[in-house]
Amino acid sequence: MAGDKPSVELCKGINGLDKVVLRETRGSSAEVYLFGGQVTSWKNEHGEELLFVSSKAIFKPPKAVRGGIPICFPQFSSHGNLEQHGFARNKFWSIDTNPPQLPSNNLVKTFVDLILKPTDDDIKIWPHSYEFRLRVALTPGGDLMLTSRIRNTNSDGKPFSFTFAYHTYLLVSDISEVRVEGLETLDYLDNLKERERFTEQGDAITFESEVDKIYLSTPNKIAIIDHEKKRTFVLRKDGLPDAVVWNPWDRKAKAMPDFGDDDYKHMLSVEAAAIEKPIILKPGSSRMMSIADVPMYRH
Ligand code: TA6
Repeated sequence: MAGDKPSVELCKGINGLDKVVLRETRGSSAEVYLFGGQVTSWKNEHGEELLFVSSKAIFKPPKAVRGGIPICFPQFSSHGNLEQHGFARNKFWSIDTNPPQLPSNNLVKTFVDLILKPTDDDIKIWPHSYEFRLRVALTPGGDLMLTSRIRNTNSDGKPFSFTFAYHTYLLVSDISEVRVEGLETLDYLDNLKERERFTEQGDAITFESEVDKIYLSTPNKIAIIDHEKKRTFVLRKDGLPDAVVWNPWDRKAKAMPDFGDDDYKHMLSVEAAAIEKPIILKPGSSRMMSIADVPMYRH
């Protein structure tokens, strides 16, 4: 696992799809497919996988890969003429040969910059021009960082609005042994009850049935504690006020063809998002949204 120097390698992944593999010197690694701009693996320095990818994931465009970190843009579970979570995860991204000067932490040397721009056909579906730049980075300590910068490049003076989520699927040992801290007492919209608004109870969130909640105006730090693994994921976010917590449980798991019947036991989606208040961009303006996933271990 440990290599002599950081590396960034473009290679072929499942079904010959292009992917970029990031490797850090102490042994941590990550993989991101150009299809969907989707991270599908993040391993710590011991080579342990930290993200969930379904045992029945279909790596066949345009179907989004079930797992990793799908990018939900320009919408999150709205209902209109787009796929429920938008189209960014169904498109082929490119390596960005002219990346912007993102506020870079000069300790971070292992990263890849991707870009997504609409084709003429895309514009027929969503009538806006944009540049979506995504940086996927690994820190020397193995933290995973995703930074999105979305710019409105409309030449017709039209603003556009969008909702957004990093739909992160975390790998957990046993969902019934997991708890989430940082969302207590917050308001949430319950997707299982027509998005009715409720207030979360006062202690950590635990799981014994299907959960699909959009927490509103959340703190920029959320902890996901995997008791059995003695591992805590600390999700740090910036520019994303909301957070979705989702586990399909057994019935919904069986209803998804690209999801194993028992997969729900080993995953939890905790998604940094902007949903309640869509982001509005005027032409020429841009918005940056980032997450850092930090694995912490208790010995
Ligand atoms: O993030 C939770 C959610 O919106 C759920 O309601 C469920 O639909 C999940 O996303 C998966 O959506 P997908 O379109 O990837 O099957």
